[in-house]
Amino acid sequence: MKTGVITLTMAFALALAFLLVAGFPPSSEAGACPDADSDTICDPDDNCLNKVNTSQTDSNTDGYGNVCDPDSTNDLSVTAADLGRLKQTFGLSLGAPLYNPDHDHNGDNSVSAADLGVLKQFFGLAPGPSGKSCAGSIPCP
Ligand SMILES: [Ca+2]
Ligand SMILES: [Ca+2]
Ligand SMILES: [Ca+2]
Ligand SMILES: [Ca+2]
Repeated sequence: MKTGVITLTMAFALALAFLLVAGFPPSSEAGACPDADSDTICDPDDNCLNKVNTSQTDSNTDGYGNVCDPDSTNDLSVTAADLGRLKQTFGLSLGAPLYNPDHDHNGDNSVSAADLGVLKQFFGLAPGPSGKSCAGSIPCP
């Protein structure tokens, strides 16, 4: 009887140890971290905190994802200068000699009215916000 209790206790301890070693519950499971835009990228890693961008594409590696970074001059303000740059590549698609992925904000490999719309939303504002602490410095890992 006493042996049985000890065996059960040991079995429980072993099972608990196994679960701990196996990392259960998983600490990286969705919902286990703050994720303001619910795009499965945890806030501290999300280069666009308020925009769904699971791909995290950041073509100019400044820590702001393309979906929230119409600031191609990298002065942390979206201005007429940025609009001018987008205009230069407007209508171009991936593969064109002057194509610049920095102006493709919606990730469809072309610079179109949709991308201009993103710039318009940010006009006069800063890019981001990004959850990355290195945002604004190039390269931001
Ligand atoms: Ca997120
Ligand atoms: Ca995001
Ligand atoms: Ca960027
Ligand atoms: Ca685009």
